[in-house]
Amino acid sequence: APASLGPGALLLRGFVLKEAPELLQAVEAVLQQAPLRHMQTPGGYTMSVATSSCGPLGWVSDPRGYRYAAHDPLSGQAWPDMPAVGLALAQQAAALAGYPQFAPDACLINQYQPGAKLSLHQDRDEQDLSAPIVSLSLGLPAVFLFGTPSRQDRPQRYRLVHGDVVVWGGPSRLAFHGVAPLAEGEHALLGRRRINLTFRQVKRRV
Ligand code: MD3
Ligand code: FE
Repeated sequence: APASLGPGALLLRGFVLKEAPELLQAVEAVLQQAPLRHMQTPGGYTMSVATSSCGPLGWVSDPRGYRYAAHDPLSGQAWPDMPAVGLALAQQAAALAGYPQFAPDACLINQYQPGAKLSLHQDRDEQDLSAPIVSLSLGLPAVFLFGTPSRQDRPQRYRLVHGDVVVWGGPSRLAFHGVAPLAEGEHALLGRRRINLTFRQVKRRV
């Protein structure tokens, strides 16, 4: 049964377990068109997480700032299409969490190798903060840090494993969150890495 991680945050353990091989194959095809890269932050750091995107919009960071863009700055081309299997699963999960109209226009792909982490942050570059974010975890387990909309509050820690899906909506949408440094390990399907897909609705819909 789905578990609550707090107001508006629903954890669906193993929701994409069965489809994981197909999902991984589709993600690898996306990454051949739009390779993973370590983005620069506006603060001058290089992210330890490697990132790409698919769908109409992709997430880009460089010394000028964070933004969503219709083209991959590496190739100048449009981002690859979202894998249909991933989109369908994300929409099913969103519907279970009470968002039957979820229509993502961006999907970020984050790859963590052992030691990679994501510092505590909020996701607020999307115009439509009434839509949830749906995340799919594949590969090595990660410790996810989940706080509140106030940076001062100490985050809770949750272990997310291969096949898990989380729908982040409502009051959790502006929560501070991050990922602790990935522990060393080897996953049967993905090897020495974790891949996280986040489906987002960036543009406001009428
Ligand atoms: C809670 N990614 O890409 S996914 C990100 O595992 C990001 O790669 C992490 O944070 C990862 O921005 C966490 C879960 C997630 C994504 C967005 C959220 C949780 C969220 C936005 C608001 C609240
Ligand atoms: Fe985030």
